[in-house]
Amino acid sequence: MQHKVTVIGGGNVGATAAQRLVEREIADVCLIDVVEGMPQGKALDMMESAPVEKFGAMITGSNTYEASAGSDVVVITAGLARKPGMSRDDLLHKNTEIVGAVCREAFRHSREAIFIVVSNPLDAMCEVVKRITKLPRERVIGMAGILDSARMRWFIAEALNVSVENTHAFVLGGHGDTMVPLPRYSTVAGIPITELLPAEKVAQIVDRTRNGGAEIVNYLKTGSAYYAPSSAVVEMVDAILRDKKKILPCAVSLNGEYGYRDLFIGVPVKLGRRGAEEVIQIELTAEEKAGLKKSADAVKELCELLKV
Ligand code: TXD
Repeated sequence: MQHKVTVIGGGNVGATAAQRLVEREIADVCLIDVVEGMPQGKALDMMESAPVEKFGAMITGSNTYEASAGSDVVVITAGLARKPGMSRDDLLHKNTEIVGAVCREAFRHSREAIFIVVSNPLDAMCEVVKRITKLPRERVIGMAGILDSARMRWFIAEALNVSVENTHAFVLGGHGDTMVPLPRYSTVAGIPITELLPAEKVAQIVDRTRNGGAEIVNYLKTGSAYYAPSSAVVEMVDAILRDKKKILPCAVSLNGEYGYRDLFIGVPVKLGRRGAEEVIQIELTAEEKAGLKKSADAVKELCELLKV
């Protein structure tokens, strides 16, 4: 395998993403966690599944960063997960410490890597990685929009009894209660859902998308979603390593696009071998702009609290 991906945090999202990466032979994986023996055990268990699953990619587990050297992509999932009733923002200070420490270590061993940030609160953790590594904006990308739009796609497919493959959904903004799903750009076989579903149903889907994370947390009681989040991570890694130039909603530090600067917000991005190669701008209605502003204000407020 010529590509190497380091996944930091061998918990639910990290381990599931690692599993999907090796099973699809997208890259060799180095799985890192602070818990002694855990990443080694999970990596060995996955390697022992290789003869049956028939993959040739390698995964190794480690508690230190030497093994991560020379990674093309570093995925950061380390941190605490949300508990019921806990907001993403409550996680801010604890996860700043964790994400700050792990990205410093990873960057020391992989100077060329593209960083994909998953840990919550997402947009603020992206900012932590950007401030610590001082990398150009192409190389620090947050995962949220793909997950949010995948959730919306499932709700659309379920409502219309159509294949998920026919659905497309568009979600902008921060990863939180202020995300901005855009129904007029969300389609089934190219037809906007606003033409296929009554307004109340569209509003319900938008609402359920916004609360998609909390809905799972409430079911699980401990821990948060990880199957769909890990799928979203893998789609990003794949688009980058295979230089797909795929347009996907991701959190990037804006450079004046959409009227914002130096702020991580979820927008459509072209993902390729150089990372977030381009931000795609679309015209927004006054209402959508107001939604995005609310989202941007929430991210800004959180970033002002950061102690890095
Ligand atoms: O859309 C999104 N961006 C998200 C974000 C979707 C789902 C989950 N989201 C967030 O990702 C979640 O709120 C958490 O902040 C992270 C990871 O979620 P996960 O569900 O994987 O949490 P786990 O299972 O608790 O795993 C976290 C692991 C755990 O094994 C810890 O031991 C490890 O992180 N951890 C560390 N690893 C390395 N180094 C340090 N310092 C460290 N601290 C904790």
